[in-house]
Amino acid sequence: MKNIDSYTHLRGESVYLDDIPIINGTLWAAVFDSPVAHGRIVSLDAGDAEKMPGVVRVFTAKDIPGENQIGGIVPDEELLASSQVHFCGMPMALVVAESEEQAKAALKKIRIEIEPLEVITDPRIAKEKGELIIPPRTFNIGDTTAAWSECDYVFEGRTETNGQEHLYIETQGAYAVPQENGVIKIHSSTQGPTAVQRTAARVLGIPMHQVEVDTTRLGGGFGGKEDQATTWAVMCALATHYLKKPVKYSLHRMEDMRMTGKRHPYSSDFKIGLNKDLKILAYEAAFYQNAGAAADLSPAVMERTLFHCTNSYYVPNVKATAYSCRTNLPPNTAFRGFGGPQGMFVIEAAIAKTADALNIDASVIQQKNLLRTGDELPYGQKAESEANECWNKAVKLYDIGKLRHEVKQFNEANNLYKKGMALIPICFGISFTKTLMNQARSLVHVYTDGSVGVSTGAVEMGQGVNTKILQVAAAMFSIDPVKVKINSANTYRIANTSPSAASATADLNGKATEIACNAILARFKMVAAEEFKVEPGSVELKEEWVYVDGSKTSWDWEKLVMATFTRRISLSEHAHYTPPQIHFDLSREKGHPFAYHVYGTAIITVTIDCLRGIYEFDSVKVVHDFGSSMNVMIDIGQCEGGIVQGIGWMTMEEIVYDKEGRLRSNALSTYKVPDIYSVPKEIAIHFLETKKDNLAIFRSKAVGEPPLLYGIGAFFALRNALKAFNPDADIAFDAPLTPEKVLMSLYAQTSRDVNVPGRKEVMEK
Ligand code: LUZ
Ligand code: MOS
Repeated sequence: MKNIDSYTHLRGESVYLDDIPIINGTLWAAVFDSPVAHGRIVSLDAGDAEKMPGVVRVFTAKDIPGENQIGGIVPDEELLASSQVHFCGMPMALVVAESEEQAKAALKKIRIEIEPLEVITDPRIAKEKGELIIPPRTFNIGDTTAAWSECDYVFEGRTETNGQEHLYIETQGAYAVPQENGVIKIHSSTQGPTAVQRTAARVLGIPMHQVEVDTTRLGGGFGGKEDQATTWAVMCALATHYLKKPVKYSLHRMEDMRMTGKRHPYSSDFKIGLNKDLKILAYEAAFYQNAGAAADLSPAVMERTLFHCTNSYYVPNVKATAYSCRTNLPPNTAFRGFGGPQGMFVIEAAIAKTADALNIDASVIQQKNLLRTGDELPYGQKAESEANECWNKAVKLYDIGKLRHEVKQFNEANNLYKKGMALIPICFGISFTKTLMNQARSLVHVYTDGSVGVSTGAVEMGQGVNTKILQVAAAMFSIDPVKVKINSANTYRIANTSPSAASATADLNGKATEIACNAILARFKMVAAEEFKVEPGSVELKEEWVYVDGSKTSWDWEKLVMATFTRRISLSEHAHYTPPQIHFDLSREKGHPFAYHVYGTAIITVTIDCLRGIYEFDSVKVVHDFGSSMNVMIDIGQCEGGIVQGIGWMTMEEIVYDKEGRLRSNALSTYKVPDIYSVPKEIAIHFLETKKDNLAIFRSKAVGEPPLLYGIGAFFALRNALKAFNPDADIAFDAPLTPEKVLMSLYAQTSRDVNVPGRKEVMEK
């Protein structure tokens, strides 16, 4: 089935925040944000700004009626800075005016004096100074200390991965509209309507039932709106609360890039030990997460780094410690993969370093250590069989021997272009790592004409969750999908929702919908059974018709619905779902936190231009574990998008903050994201269809985040291509591997005098 939004998307009729009709009298907000990364506020004077034409009011921390606090996990983040600023871009004042232009103009009239304090941007320095968001955490299995002596090979190293700008096409924003009795309705471009509702209530000092949050859809989220959509929504609500007028704020791209957090950069150390058979016996890692100036979701992101620190491999002895380091950057936040990719990169680097030293292909080590059924991961959960199934299938289906031969032949025949290939297996746990967040509700109404309305907490952000939930309802009732309508996520219809995140949205909300439909279905069957004088068990609904013991009756769907209504039986249900079996014991760092894992393997090939340092990805060939896909087109779309986004993170997107904590890559002219020309020439996706039972909706495994992880393979493919040109180049595990870095590595001086035919000629020219 096609994504139900494709028609309105194509015609430009889909409703995003900026498509909501503006009510007469709407005011426009703009934020004044700190120009320095750390300092004590000596004075903030908005007098001149308030006198500017059209300006209605300027709000500062003093105007907050409730708590000046938006921190979700740790209460360490003010909505508006009161006495200190902690990052460049930290909101200090909110200007509200009759037009957007007037609000922006008034920003320039705000005068501040800030006494500078020391700026830290490096997580390792923050850790040395004791600037940790939460105490460090360690995942442990086996005994690494004892294991080192059994290892024939031991290697150590250091890695860096940079952040990533979410670059959702729709920037952050909100529109708050006053209702009667002090209620505020907020249209928010958020992945977490409940987080917006809870935080608005807290900041305004009003009960949550006074705040209605409504979200029709987002123009992308990628994690950037899991927590950080709240700021702008609460700003608008604050102004509406005082002024009793609708207030809108939709951020300019540069404001968004400057003021919001990104994927967490990590600096990490590893030590890996293997025996002669290339089995990894021991692995130690230390992760220094650059959290930015406040906790935001950093503790949860850090936890997922630990969960995924051994990627798709079985390692009997592991000790991994993570530090969430407070720096003076905007608080970093959720981003597709949520710390997992950062953890996986490090073990892939450790394997690559080992392969270099032993002069073998990394895939030999990767393959020998893939998780097998029943292998215990460092956190106690057992692995399933798909890691090997995906790898073996990929190697066979795409004929790895032939691919390898082609690369070798090409490299022998070409001096100025070189190819590199890498394999990357992935393993990603599905569920929020915080167990309590794994719950969802669905409200299903069957109307008397036989049409159906479904509300859940799921936020549509382009990932197709509404289509999947619609498919669930249509399948449960066996009705034409056009009879089903999915409503906006609204906190008055569905309460206490978890954000649409962790790849789990379709599973959680789809299952709640399945349960609600089942309850209504049971009533339908009772009514039909009574009418046809049979047991409810012999009643079936098939293609909008009632069947009894396999034969068609005189009742169609509409007749059944009306008959049920006429008997005064409810045609509505509100259902709750939480996945069974999941648990986690924080005191031991052990448990069964994930409903299941998603596996896969990708083979990535790249060609570099050895004169210019630029490169093109020839192909990404994937075998991906979809379980039993309920929507092939949507799932392929998620895979293709994730792969390109992952390649972007690993090879071209470069966030640059200067020593003063100012974002230099602050626009699309200085921050390069993948465009259509950087999409691999070929992306092949093979579905590993398993009929196995799992906890996914209709056994169709979650697909949002895992494909991004294939992008990690792009780094290592590029690295291999580089080594084909300059075998002695010492290529740091420092992502992204941008064209600049590629060029430098191609011609890096080496200690040994090597004679690589192609390279020498180029260097002599
Ligand atoms: N958000 C969250 C997430 O709050 N917890 C998670 O475990 C998670 N995982 C992936 C993406 N977002
Ligand atoms: Mo996310 S990183 O699933 O909001």
